[in-house]
Amino acid sequence: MGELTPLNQENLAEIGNKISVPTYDRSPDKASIVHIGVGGFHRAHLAYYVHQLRQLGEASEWEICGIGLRQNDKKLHDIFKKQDHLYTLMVQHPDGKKEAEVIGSIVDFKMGTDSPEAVITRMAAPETKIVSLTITEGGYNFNPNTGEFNFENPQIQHELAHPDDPKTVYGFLTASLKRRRDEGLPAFTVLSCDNIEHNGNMIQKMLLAFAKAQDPTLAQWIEKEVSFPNSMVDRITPVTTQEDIKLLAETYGVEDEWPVTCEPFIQWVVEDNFSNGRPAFEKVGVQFVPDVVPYEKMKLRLLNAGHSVLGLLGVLHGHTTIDVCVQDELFAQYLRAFFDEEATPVLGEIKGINLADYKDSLLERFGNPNIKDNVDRICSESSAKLPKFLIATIQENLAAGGSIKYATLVLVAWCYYSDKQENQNGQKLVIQDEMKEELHQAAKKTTEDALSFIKLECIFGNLIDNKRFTDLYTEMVNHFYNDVDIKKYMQELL
Ligand code: CS2
Repeated sequence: MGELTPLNQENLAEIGNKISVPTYDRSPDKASIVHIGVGGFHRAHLAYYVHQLRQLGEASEWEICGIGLRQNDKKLHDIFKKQDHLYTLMVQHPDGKKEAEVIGSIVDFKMGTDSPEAVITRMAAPETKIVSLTITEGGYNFNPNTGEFNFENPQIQHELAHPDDPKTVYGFLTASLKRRRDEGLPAFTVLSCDNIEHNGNMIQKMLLAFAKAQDPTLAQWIEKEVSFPNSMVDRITPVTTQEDIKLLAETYGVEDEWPVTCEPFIQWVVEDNFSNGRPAFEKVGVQFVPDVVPYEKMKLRLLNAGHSVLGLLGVLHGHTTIDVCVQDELFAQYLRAFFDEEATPVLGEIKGINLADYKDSLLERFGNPNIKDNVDRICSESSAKLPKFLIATIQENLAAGGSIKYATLVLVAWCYYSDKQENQNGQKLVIQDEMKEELHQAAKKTTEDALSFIKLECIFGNLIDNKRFTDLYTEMVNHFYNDVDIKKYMQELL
């Protein structure tokens, strides 16, 4: 490997000889979007859309100031500081073609943990027009069973007692919106970019519940002034690996400490409801629609659920990535059966979308051999994902008398995974879940009480009261615990 060029503003001209680089002016004063949760997904999605617009010479005031609210965002903060907030996006095509591009749309980054005041000031600044979020399903702080705001969270209690020392998105949103109201500034739009059904309505409901508890007059102002568009976001973005960093260095001679790799596919469907203006995203392929709900439901119940089906069954078998799962013919067939016989019948018709084509495209996307999407990422935070992605489909099929066996086996696999914390070959698994301990405690009683896992009401709701479900689950869990061979069981069900 020859001499590497470190990625930063000064080296852009040189790097531009090898890969596409931003050609626009980059200045923190232009950051009208404040984004909370700058993970790989945000950098492959919203930040990429803004970058494309800027490359077209459009939307000159729309750049992004990133915000980290968790201690482990510090690593990105420090790397961004060295790299002038630049990073490389590497699109990996199934045929091996690679497209690398330096993205410049993020121009600033602040850590809420270091200085809450600096973040509040930034969000309350007159130039801030949109506060967008990718805070993951768990970050919304609702009880999945009741759908209500979880006031028991100790961080929320701290924020209610100390409004000047916010910790979560709720504390920061109310503190900055309060300042805007008091200073007579227009509210910003709160734009959720997470995989949650009705994500805009959800953040609105949660924020209003929190604000009401803090200051009812502020809650009224927020209700009147802030808009919360629903949106469906999509781009598969695996966790960055050392190999990605190495590949970039070897192929282009660029030293980037945190590039992002993603698939070619990208989609964003948004409701056009922005109270304080928005960039002309339609010029770079964003779809504005009056009602995003059918798109969201389709994506969550097929793509995200499909990921969980492959991930939880695959991890037990010993598959490490999603592409390897779908290249295993049995997994591909199983996924197809789940899509066709369980997920599709409760979706209803989605105007303008050919579901058969959509499902084919998912199998293709999942099978991209150059997107090594680790099953650990997919299985992480299953307690926040499965209620919406998979359990909702089971509930609707129970009500409609439809098939539930493919999805139920995934719950059995999840129980075994949470119980043993190893795969069926006895290898230890890396489990990351806010509820890891509760899941483990419930799952480990399975041999005495087959339904112990399903009794976790905050995840499974009232499934425990449905005899058709509990009979099937009991039979399946007993069968699987007696003969731990996930592929054999999948084959039997098909
Ligand atoms: C994945 C998603 O988190 C998950 O389990 O299904 O991150 C998925 O890759 C994205 O939603 C794709 O848009």
